[in-house]
Amino acid sequence: MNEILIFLGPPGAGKGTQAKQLCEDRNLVQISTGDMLRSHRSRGTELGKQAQAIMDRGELVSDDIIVGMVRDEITSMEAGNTRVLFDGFPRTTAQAEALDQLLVDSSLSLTATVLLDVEEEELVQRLLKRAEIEGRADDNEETIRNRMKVYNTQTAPLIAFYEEKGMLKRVAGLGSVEEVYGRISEVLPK
Ligand code: B4P
Repeated sequence: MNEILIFLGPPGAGKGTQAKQLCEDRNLVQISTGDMLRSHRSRGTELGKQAQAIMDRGELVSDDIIVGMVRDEITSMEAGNTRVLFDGFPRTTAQAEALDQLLVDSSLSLTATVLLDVEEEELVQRLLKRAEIEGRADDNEETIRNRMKVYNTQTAPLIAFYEEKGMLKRVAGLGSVEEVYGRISEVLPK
């Protein structure tokens, strides 16, 4: 059976962390546009080279590139058994509208959008901690602050976008990884 979920939330809210477990438990394919871009970057592809400077500034890669990557993934999936968790996509209204169209074209419908709610200072602390462990180029304080600004201006309008469709499930993202996971499971269909 088809299932299409979206994880929405600011940088560091726990999208990537929660996505891994949820995909395992619900047999979903994780589509993380951030991971896809980082993979292009480490393989040194043309797209990766284009994305590198944008990501390092904490800005968003162009909608055309992102939507093209997602479309390729979706259209290559088995019809009737499309089980996907979008992690970090859509991030702009244009991406959300393109996703709507893509779902219509593929005779699919959205199951739910989960918003992970965490206040900004906690997010900055989490990402600075990750910087010590993983050393990601965009996890320095200046870029993190810019990523928050970009989220507030370009991505946060999607909260109202999905709320108006009756698709939004809000989950408090503060607490242990297990506690947050429990809250996510509660708002999703069994
Ligand atoms: P992403 O890879 O999506 O990065 P992110 O927003 O930082 O989220 P991430 O998933 O990594 O963090 P998580 O909350 O899991 O994007 C990176 C860049 O790619 C963007 O800035 C942009 O340039 C580009 N990009 C990606 N998608 C795009 C799109 N659609 N359009 C345009 N550009 C796009 O984890 C953060 C940390 O918190 C981890 O260290 C984790 O261990 C910790 N953590 C998680 N849960 C916790 C909890 N409950 N308590 C304490 N710590 C926790």
